[in-house]
Amino acid sequence: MSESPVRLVQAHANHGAAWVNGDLRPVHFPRRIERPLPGDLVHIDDAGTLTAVVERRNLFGRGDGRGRFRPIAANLDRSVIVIASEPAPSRDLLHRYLAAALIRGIEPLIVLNKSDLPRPRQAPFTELQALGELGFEHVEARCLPEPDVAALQSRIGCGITLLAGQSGVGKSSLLNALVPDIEAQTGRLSRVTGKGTHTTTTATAHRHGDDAWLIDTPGVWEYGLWKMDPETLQRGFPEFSKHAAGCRFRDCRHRSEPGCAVVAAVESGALPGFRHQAWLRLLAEQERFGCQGVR
Ligand SMILES: Nc1nc2c(ncn2[C@@H]2O[C@H](COP(=O)(O)OP(=O)(O)OP(=O)(O)O)[C@@H](O)[C@H]2O)c(=O)[nH]1
Ligand SMILES: [Mg+2]
Ligand SMILES: [Zn+2]
Repeated sequence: MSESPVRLVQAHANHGAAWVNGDLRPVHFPRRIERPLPGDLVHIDDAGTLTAVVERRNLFGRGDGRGRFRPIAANLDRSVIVIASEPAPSRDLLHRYLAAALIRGIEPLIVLNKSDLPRPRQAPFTELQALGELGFEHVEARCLPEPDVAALQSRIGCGITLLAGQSGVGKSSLLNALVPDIEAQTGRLSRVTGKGTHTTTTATAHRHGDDAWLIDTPGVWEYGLWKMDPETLQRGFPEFSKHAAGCRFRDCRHRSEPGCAVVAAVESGALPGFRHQAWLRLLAEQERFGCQGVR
């Protein structure tokens, strides 16, 4: 076993790449060890075979269409949720990404990319201020006509940052603007793994200065949550909790139960209605997973 663990940057079915003493090395995954993920700390032997995965701090992923959890990356400090006016996000995309990060113990940061384009007068763009008041911060960025990523750069100087968001919002463009030696890194990685460099097809961790990592992910059209119980889902709506303590029923789902303090807070204007609407839709979606049964 190698003396100190090394950071895994990319994982395919039975092989990947790790950052070893300032260079990228191929890693073989034997079948007896559960496949590691980008962001994992791993031990490898002299032949480059994985021997152990260090226990993870957290694990980020997405639900497949049937509500099963599909892991994407491990040991994240923050999830940068990239949205843009083009392609415009679907109704609950931002709420799902925020919930997923919070549920998994990862700090979310919303990035409004393509700030060179006019900001649409529709949700979620019109909700960003109210989200900020709830503690969900956002920063603006752009990659064209010339990059302006200073606000984002100042937030990601240490730890492991995941770039999440719909296909085409500009995650890889942001990565290119943020990491000065990105071309050298992707070129070396492609030689190590034998995979092409031009489209984002797999989650990949890139070294960002001395002390930080940026994980680019392949975009999705729709980001889905996985099957979970309502208590877990409510961790994705932390602004509800101080009100929920006052609900008449301890297992109140904040729908139409009598004595619901969350609904009362929405009616009095203490909680924004759009968050409650999103909660109701995500709760209904969970019940559909339940009916189908996750096979
Ligand atoms: N106008 C404008 N276009 C941008 C900006 N950033 C990126 N783009 C364009 O958006 C398109 C998609 O950019 P990518 O960086 O490939 O998007 P991505 O999120 O990595 O996409 P996937 O890898 O498919 O998930 C490209 O044509 C970029 O040139 C921006 O700030 N403004
Ligand atoms: Mg990309
Ligand atoms: Zn309630």
